[in-house]
Amino acid sequence: MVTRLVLVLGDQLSPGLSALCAADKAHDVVVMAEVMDEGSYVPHHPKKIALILSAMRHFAEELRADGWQVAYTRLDDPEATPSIVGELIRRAQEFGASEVIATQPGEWRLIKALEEAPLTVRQLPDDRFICTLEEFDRWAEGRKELRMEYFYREMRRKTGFLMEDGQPAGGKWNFDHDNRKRAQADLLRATPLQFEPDAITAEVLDLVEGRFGKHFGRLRPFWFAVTRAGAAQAFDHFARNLLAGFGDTQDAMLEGDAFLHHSVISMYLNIGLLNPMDICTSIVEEWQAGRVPINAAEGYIRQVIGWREYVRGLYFREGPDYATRNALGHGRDLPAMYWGAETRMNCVSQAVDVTEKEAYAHHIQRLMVTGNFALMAGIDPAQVHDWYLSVYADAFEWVEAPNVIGMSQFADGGIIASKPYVSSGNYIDKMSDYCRSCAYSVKDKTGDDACPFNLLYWDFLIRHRDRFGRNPRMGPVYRTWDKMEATRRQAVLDGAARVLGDLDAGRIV
Ligand code: DLZ
Ligand code: SF4
Repeated sequence: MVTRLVLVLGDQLSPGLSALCAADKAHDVVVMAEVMDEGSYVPHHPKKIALILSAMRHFAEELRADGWQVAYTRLDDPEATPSIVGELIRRAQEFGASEVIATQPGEWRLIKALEEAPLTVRQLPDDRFICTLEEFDRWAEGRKELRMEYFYREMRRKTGFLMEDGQPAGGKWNFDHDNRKRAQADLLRATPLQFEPDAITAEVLDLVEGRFGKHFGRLRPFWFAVTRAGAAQAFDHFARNLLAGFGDTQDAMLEGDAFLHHSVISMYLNIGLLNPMDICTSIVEEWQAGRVPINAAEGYIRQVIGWREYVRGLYFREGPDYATRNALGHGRDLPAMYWGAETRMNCVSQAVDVTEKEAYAHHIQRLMVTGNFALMAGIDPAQVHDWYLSVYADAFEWVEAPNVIGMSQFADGGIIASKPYVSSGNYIDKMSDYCRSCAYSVKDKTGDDACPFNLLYWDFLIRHRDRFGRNPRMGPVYRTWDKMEATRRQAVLDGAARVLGDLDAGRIV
């Protein structure tokens, strides 16, 4: 029997992967490869690279223990080539193989590379998701608007999660209304489960430090789980200790408390160490046992079976050009503060600091602080996209691009978001304690001390009035502007011009 190669990528670390299921343990060879190209096509955070490489090494051990032959390339192997395709070609020669079985990668770039490889590569659907791409297309076909909420209801019906006699448990599909509370400091609050690096991880950390040490982001202390068992423990710890408070404060931000009630398991889910059905089953059990309220359980499940599946469906439906879209024609360079340079804006500083330390920030920091600022300041969405893809341990293009290009930057022209997610400093002040220790004044709408979010908010809306002025959901804000005194309006626009001028000149904002 001719040997075939079975490709397993760094975010495909699941025993039930379609490529593994289609292969023959007795004859086929699993190919796993640590390659420079995947670590550097964007400057991934060193913690993210270490997570992936260490988890790959642990997964290769699991596969071997399970009887697979694994041809594993380490980054420092002298004969290693820099790319996935390069490694497939090398292994094909080594094992006399001409056919490769793969699971479709989560990024068009790699799908294309496999299609163009001088080998026969069979790309199987990635079935680690609840909704197949065909099912998503069927749902989307003929709809004028692709709103997550309706898709989510389909997924609730399909999975049966939080359903009672065909109706949503608790009488409502969505309990977000209860999920907008401020957070209180709590020294006794649990934090995500942290793990000591084992010998394999320690070796990977040295390697990553040597090869990618110049990338933005702190490598140590490294505390992520790198195995399925570790990830499951981290999830159970969340479900038992933090889930109950997840709903209430899911949109809150607190200085010095990066994680609040968030689970911080998306990186494990997205590299395949956790399975979405399993974690939702556990969440439902916590609710059924009366240990967590419905708003927490529903809010969490919506992220996993609703939002996560919805953005994936859209990424593949929209096609390879999605991440290059720029519907608002934004072209300003991403300011250096995103890479850790000084800023006087405390909210941005807090969000970037935690990103640098942990390769993590929670969704409101991403959407309403760094994303909101980039959108209002007119930053080139491609640069914003590259930044998010680089710095977050859970960021893979299928999930990151719809969130950034679509939801956050409105660069897809409104496929995902029905209106741009912009807000003045008021929202940040309401949901956080950041403004208290900021050099700017959130109460000031004009003048040198005025919060830049207050200035840029109006400037953005006015710059794009042609596009958004007729959107019924935005009518009230434009009417507020029109009612403002002319001198005040001018002072706001002058202030915004000063902020944008400072950004362009590389001055500290
Ligand atoms: C993100 C990443 C990194 C940093 N390194 C590797 C690697 O060395 N080998 C590998 O197989 N995969 C890696 N990955 C994940 C791939 O980039 C990922 O499969 C694509 O981003 C598609 O989701
Ligand atoms: Fe951010 Fe403005 Fe608040 Fe400062 S005042 S923390 S810039 S929202």
